[in-house]
Amino acid sequence: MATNYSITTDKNVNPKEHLKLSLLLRVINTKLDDNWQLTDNNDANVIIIDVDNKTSTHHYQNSHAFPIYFSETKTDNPWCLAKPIRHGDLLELLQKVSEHFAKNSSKKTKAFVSKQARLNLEQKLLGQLLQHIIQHAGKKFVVSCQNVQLYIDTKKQRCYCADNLDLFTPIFRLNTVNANFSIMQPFEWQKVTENLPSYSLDSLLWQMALSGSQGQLLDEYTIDQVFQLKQWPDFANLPYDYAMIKILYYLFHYPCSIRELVDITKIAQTEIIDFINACAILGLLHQKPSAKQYLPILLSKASPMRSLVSKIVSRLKNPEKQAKESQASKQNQEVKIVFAGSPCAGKTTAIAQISEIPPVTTEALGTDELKQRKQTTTVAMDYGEFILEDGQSIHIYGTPGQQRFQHMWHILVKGALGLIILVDDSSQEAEQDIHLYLDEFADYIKDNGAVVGITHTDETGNTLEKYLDVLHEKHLYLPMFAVDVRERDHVVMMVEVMLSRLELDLTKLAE
Ligand SMILES: Nc1nc2c(ncn2[C@@H]2O[C@H](COP(=O)(O)OP(=O)(O)OP(=O)(O)O)[C@@H](O)[C@H]2O)c(=O)[nH]1
Ligand SMILES: [Mg+2]
Repeated sequence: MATNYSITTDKNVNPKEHLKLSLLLRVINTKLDDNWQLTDNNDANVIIIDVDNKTSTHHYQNSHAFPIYFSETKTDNPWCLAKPIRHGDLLELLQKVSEHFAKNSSKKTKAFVSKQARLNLEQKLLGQLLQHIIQHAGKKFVVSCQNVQLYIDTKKQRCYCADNLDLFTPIFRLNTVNANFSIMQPFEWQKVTENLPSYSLDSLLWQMALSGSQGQLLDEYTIDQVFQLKQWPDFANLPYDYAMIKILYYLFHYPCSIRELVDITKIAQTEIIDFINACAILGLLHQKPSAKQYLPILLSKASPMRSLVSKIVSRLKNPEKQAKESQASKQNQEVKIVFAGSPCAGKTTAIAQISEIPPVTTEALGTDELKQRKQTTTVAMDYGEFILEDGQSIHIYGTPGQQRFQHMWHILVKGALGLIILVDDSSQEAEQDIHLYLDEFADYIKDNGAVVGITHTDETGNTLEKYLDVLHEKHLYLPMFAVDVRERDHVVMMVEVMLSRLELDLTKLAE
């Protein structure tokens, strides 16, 4: 008889317990209506998660399988398997799982639910939540699910939750397997929410789509539909990883379908679908893309660029690690990153964030106009440096903001690994500024691209709309983010996005 269920354990489940589980499974298999098989396969229908082991949550979130808790403390949760495992408990639980699937399956004859049907059930959550957010526009409401509460304020576009958002979706999913969540009227809103961590509604939807989509595309889309990226996600406030940056570069330069993206990026289809759902929900995609641009090619794994990029990213993310003594670049060529941009945009601040030596800056008293905003301005340039674990030093330069030092800009950017342009949104001239910098560095950008950071939006409250229009007008496909360079993570994020581009061959743009 064919196996209908495969069950796997989270990789952090103790090997002894895993072994015991497999033995018990063999024993009880004959007593179950269906065949259960213990696998190491990631495609398993059911996964056993050791909740006592804190490190197991990551695997849990990415799993597309039906989760079963495994814990020393017995809980009311119907999907909890108490330690130590007894074969009666396991038998009962697996029977319950089969019945649950059977109930939700259209194929009542066999106690097996296709992945698709199960995913529909789970994905409904995301759809339900979205619907409620739309229905309650301008209002506050509480989503309650057993003992988890999520407070949503659609007016402020914020939500409050005692748990970390990335933990919220799995908890929610697990509980809604049996019961739909309920919407409650806010009760003592102020008192409760002031003590809870707050998140933007965008980050809730982003997280929900990434971990709650379960590899199933939102209803209105198909896998052959062509998408193009309109705008990069707000990575200053949303979690991201390298695979996402890669998909985004493709999607930004080359309108393509999910099927094509899987082909060219070699990233799993389920992962791409989760990500497309998340981008779609945040309104970042054009569904009717402009004409095809060109297809970026991913450079080979062996490319020296790739190794340099990963070394730089790893260094920036682990600045406390001991590095070898500084030495000149092995390639006999200076490796440098340049920050350019308008006065006050935060170039000096950004460099200070990532430099491992006290930044060398040539500050002078500002002109009258500038003095109103801050005391000093950079003349000549800023210089900072960080050293990779193998001793290679990476130089960071900041161009002086004022236009009278324009001759320096071109000298500094020559041969740079990448360019980050910062624009101060609170300046009257912000729009002229972005034009000026994109035009001045046009030659460099044509061959090497750039990342644009719009700063001081915390003060202005503006969106990036007008800057996106400028990029669009100039047919420039540059990642752009609202950032606050006083936050080190925002600076690292921009450098990471800028560097990731080096792994793709984007130089065909001009043709
Ligand atoms: N509120 C806010 N302040 C910021 C932001 N980015 C930078 N700043 C502040 O703005 C001021 C100017 O930053 P600098 O780093 O000196 O700017 P700069 O680009 O080097 O300026 P010049 O050298 O004159 O061209 C500093 O006080 C920063 O702390 C931001 O996003 N929001
Ligand atoms: Mg400066």
